[in-house]
Amino acid sequence: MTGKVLKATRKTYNVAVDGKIISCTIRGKLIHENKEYTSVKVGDNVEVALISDGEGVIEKILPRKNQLSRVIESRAYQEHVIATNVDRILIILSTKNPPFKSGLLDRYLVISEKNHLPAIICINKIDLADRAEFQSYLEYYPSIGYPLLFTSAVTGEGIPELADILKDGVTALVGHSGVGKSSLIKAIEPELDIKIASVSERTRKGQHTTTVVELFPLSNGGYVIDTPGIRELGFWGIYKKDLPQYFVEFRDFIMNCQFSDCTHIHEPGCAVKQAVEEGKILPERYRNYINISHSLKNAPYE
Ligand SMILES: Nc1nc2c(ncn2[C@@H]2O[C@H](COP(=O)(O)OP(=O)(O)O)[C@@H](O)[C@H]2O)c(=O)[nH]1
Ligand SMILES: [Mg+2]
Ligand SMILES: [Zn+2]
Repeated sequence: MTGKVLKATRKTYNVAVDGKIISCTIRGKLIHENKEYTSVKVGDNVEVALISDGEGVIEKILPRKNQLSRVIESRAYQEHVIATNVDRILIILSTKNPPFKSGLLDRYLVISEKNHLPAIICINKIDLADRAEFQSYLEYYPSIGYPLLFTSAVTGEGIPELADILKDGVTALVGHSGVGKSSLIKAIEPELDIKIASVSERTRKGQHTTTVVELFPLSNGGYVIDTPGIRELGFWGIYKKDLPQYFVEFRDFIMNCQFSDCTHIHEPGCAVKQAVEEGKILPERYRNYINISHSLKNAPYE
């Protein structure tokens, strides 16, 4: 039988098989091949042999479509896979409490592009703000390919639209603590016993290896991942010179820069800077590009 791994604890895994949750261990051979217990990840599609009602053994990991990773700096920049087979990222920010920050939005978009994941922008707590103000600033994002949604877990605004987005495949929720991730899921799925990341989010900050990742099945058929670990995805494998390609709208201008190795920061004849001046690229986004660029390292082979 095949199933989907919802949760991984030290040596056991919760696997959804035909709508039932089976507690599984993994076949010794699999551990041996991968040299670690943690080779099976949340989101993996696996082959399971049932050993009793509600218990089984994972025999095989089916090929992964993709994986979301972060870097563990304390372990010499080793890659750590957080979840696999993710279909999209839902970037959640709030208008207030915590305040909206465009820099954060653009950082999350860079991470989405790096991971080849479609991103959807969700601005929550719209009940606390002047919608028109956010709308006029943010309408730029749909024009470069990112769907935009305004929600309120309090008034219910945008909740049906959000539910519709989440109904297919696996959606990873990203966004700082307090923006309303759990509240939004609860608004969609009142029945779900949601302690989504709430315990780990505050108390386990900093304890990178113990971060709990869990995939929650929704009754409409989709799955959501809400984990503090996603926030720490950081810029795994992203180097300074790669950054322009992750600002999708820059791609149209880059080939017209005077220098082929233009960083689009200080060079003369830069088509990106010109596009900013002509109002084709949002100035704030360009500023965020510069800030992010300064925070990145050069590639190790340069
Ligand atoms: N006014 C308002 N408050 C919200 C909204 N969504 C969540 N909150 C509140 O924001 C706080 C943090 O929400 P929570 O769902 O725990 O955020 P999480 O840390 O991202 O999971 C809670 O006090 C919620 O009641 C909203 O749309 N509007
Ligand atoms: Mg939460
Ligand atoms: Zn340039």
